[in-house]
Amino acid sequence: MEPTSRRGVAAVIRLLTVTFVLVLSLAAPARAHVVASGAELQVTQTFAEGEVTLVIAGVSRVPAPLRVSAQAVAPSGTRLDLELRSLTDASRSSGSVTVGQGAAELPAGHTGPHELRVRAGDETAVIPFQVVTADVAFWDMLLDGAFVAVGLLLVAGVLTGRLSRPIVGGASAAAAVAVVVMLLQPYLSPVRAEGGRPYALGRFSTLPARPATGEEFTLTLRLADGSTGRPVDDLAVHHEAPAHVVVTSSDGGVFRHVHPLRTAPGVLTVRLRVPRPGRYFAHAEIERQGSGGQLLSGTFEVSGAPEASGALEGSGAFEGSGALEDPGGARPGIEAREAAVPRLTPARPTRAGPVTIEVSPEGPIQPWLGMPGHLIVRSADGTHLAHSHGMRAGGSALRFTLTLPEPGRYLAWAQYATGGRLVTLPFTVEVDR
Ligand SMILES: [Cu+2]
Repeated sequence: MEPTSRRGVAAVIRLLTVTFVLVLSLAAPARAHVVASGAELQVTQTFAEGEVTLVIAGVSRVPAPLRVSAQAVAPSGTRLDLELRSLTDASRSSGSVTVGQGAAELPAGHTGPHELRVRAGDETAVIPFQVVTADVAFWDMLLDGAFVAVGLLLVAGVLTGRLSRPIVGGASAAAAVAVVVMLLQPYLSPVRAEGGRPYALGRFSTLPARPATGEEFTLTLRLADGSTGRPVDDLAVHHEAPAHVVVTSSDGGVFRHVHPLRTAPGVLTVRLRVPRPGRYFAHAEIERQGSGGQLLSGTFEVSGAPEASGALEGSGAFEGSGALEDPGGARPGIEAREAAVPRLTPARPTRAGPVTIEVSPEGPIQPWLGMPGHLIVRSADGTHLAHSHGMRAGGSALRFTLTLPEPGRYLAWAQYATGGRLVTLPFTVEVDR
């Protein structure tokens, strides 16, 4: 080979390598909040009437009816009014669905950004999402195929120790396809995350500012971008909800695991009622699209006299959530259990190693939030909150594994669904040095 042409080949290799690395680093698509062919979007929201998982089925082409159904661990028969809005041309369609029964079909005229407004009683959640069809999936496939081709051809070139004309030509062609598709991507696909997002700042507040025992209040979480200060409206749906909020009284006697409604960009709200006065902790687990998870926390005070309700109240053990504290049945289907002692291995965990916690459910487990079981662990002072997912372990047992970083006493709640009820099992874990 002539020295000049060798230099030319070297330049091509450098260019291709840079292109390949660049393309790979940019290719981190977030598929959250997307309704695409063969995929469905599941969004869990806690209304005052109860918890509902909205299931929006994917479409393979438009125009087509978008099927929306509503599921619940304890189907309440609540009627939800639905309105589908296109943010591209403001077209609207509406319908209604009953929790646990059938589906609504809302005509969708085109792809792109949409909002589903869900009304239960006087509460309205607004769920933003993208309608994506097979056309876009084709461009994604082409892009992925082009990356793979560039990579394989480069590897072939390195392995054979020479860059034959077909390899250089093939890699150049594949790289050209990748670059063209990438440049066109914003026009082809409405959703493509650009990578990490700044930290979200979260502020909890209550309305009224000082809630009273036994009275309904609204807990609001406002999310602002840590860099621009603008509302954060790019939450990814993880474990079937854009946000998981845990509210506990400081002594752990009251526990709520809820999924607030997105009422406006960066605003999440949930209505609660608690039976005991005192200091409460609110912890929220969120995940911005294309970023990692984040835990936000806040506190609020509840005034008034303790409500006399439920057998567990006076038992000395701290209790789970739900029906026992809300005799009116604001959360149908949620049950608290007597404080039971699940099996811990080792029996006295240390902060150095993981602890395995095994729970024996009362019956066959129903899926809830995409997992067989959830375990929430809070440090006694409320500064640390961990969330772990249960796996089925031999027979019907549920097994959780986690490591607690500091010695001390932790309050824990294992949750699972069975027989149309959500069971909350409270217990404590002592961690040795
Ligand atoms: Cu959750």
